[in-house]
Amino acid sequence: MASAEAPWSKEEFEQKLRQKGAAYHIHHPFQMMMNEGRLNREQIQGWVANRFYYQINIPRKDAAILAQCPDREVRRRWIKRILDHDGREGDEGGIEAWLRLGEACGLTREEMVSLRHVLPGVRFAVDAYVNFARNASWQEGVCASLTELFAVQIHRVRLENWPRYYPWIDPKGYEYFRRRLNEAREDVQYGLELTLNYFNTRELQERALEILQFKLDILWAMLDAMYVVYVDNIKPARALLEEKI
Ligand code: AHQ
Repeated sequence: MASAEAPWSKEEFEQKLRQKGAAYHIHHPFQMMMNEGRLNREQIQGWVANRFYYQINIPRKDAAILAQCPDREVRRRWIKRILDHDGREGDEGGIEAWLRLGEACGLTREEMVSLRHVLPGVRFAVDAYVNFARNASWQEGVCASLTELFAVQIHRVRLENWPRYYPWIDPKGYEYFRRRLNEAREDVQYGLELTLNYFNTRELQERALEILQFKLDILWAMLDAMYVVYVDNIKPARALLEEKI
């Protein structure tokens, strides 16, 4: 039995979680191109249409966490994440806001909802996230959401850069990014509190870092799939069949 090393203090553990931000997808070449104004209309539309699949799966991921959580206090706070996306009385919700982002970028609601633009690699990465939440403990599902420790910045730089670099996008579409500035900040504070409290042995803390890396890999893999198709112009396999038909 390996000697169990002493757990990190909560401050040290939080610091190690935050250090993972160096691998956040804000540093991915596709995201770098986006924030430097180097994406064209088709590449922006491709990103919005593919990320729609991520957005519509967030409530199902959070419902999977709720389904495994026996703690009413946690559930009554976590359920906000579902309503933030699906909407509630008087609030259209983030999924509706994402559809408006798509319309502002020249996509139709029908083509986004059809999911026909969703690339296989994006689908696999998103499905891996939902299936992780279904199979892992609710605390591990909570931990995976901590990439949002780094998300406020990524929404902020979009709000700063898109109007300047992409004047062809109707600014009404930016509501989604604005919503997330507060929602992500609130949500991740609670997720961090739960994580720092539950992952309280060195072994659990190392596991938490692995889970966070897994989710960072999911976000990175989504952009890899988009870069290959929308920047390197390598067509997805099914496009070859469509060409033959
Ligand atoms: O719009 C995003 C969102 O609603 C969520 C929920 C959260 C989770 O539960 O994993 N993660 C997340 C993220 C959103 N936007 C991403 C982006 O780049 O716009 C960032 C992403 C995240 O950091 O996990």
